[in-house]
Amino acid sequence: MLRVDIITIFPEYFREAFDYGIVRRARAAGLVEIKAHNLRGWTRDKHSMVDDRPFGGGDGMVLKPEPIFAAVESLTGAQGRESVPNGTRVALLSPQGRVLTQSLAAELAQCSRLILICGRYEGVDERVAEALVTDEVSIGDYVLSGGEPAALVLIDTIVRLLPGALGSETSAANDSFVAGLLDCPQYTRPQEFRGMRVPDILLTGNHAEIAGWRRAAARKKTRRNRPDLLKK
Ligand code: 6GU
Repeated sequence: MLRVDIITIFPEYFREAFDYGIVRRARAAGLVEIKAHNLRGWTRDKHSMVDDRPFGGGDGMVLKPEPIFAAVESLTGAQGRESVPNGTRVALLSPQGRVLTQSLAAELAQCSRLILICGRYEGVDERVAEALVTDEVSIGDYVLSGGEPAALVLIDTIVRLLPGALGSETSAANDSFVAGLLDCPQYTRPQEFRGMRVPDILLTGNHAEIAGWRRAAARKKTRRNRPDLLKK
């Protein structure tokens, strides 16, 4: 069982987020438990301040360290990176992180406890990244207003990798990126739609030829949409 705790200033953002599809099934099957916590609950001042102005000047507000350290301590017992229990990862979601890949998702899917800290785009006090977290993760080279959508993306990629999360007939082994290529194109009925025909070979029942066509089609699609994947 994987337990995921999200630390956020917008816990309501996640209200229905995990009630659909594979994530819903995985929760129902007891493979994962996900809870969103309000960072404000760990403030101690009378105005429940989670952010403050940046030292040195500049636009926007920066998330303060005290409530974030208090949140992680109350959830894990750890006062810093060194005391985080075995099997637990504490990840800060920020555009300054390591870019999420399928292999990082597979690594995170091995742990038993995941704490996700949602940053705001203006920033999070750097002492969180320096001393508290085990991982700093970005979901790509573009800017989000906050880490909340990134937390959804990360949880989805991880949950579908948990043993038993996908139906017995499906497997994550053939997904895009696992073999370093995009997935091959798929077709379903009708055989002809608005003059566009399904490739004849897929209708032959010749499994060896179909497998060969799929490999070639995956390479062609990868060359067109993601040539960077072929250059490694
Ligand atoms: Cl994790 N947070 C924000 N604010 N922007 C991002 C991101 C995360 N990943 C990509 N862009």
